[in-house]
Amino acid sequence: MTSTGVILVLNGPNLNLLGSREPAIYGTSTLADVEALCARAAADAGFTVRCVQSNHEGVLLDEIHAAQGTADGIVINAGAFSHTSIALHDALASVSLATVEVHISNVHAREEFRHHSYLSAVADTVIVGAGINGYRLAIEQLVSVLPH
Ligand code: CA2
Repeated sequence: MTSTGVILVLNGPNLNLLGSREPAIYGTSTLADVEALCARAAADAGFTVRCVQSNHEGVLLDEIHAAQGTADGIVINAGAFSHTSIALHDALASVSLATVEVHISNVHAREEFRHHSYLSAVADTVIVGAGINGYRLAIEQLVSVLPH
């Protein structure tokens, strides 16, 4: 446990575009809205968040590695990398941190290539199809398993 109680919220490729296109799938909230929601949900439980969005797989890998010892848990929406990245799977497996995988949309009701996530096998919990409220659920779930 870090002294302050930190949750790392990682968002992957294209999630910086939230709210600007495809509202029927992803809603109208922006990434800033998502990050504010996460900060509020964490604060309600006495935690703080570190929010990072990147379109680059290596940046996400570096953040996961850096989380060991500096964060207490991880919420991750790796976007399309979820369906392709063994490297992100390995990075999450290498850190001993409670992890919740989030997808805004119900990936199982979409194209076949979205049905499998390399992250799900190493996440403690997977939340799909709850819209951006999935991030709040993810933080509440993490907090429920972390000492505080
Ligand atoms: O449902 C999710 O949260 C996803 O992780 C979102 C990814 C997609 O590749 C995954 O299959 C499911 C895509 C994020 C793209 O977000 C956009 C938002 C607005 C406009 C365009 C893209």
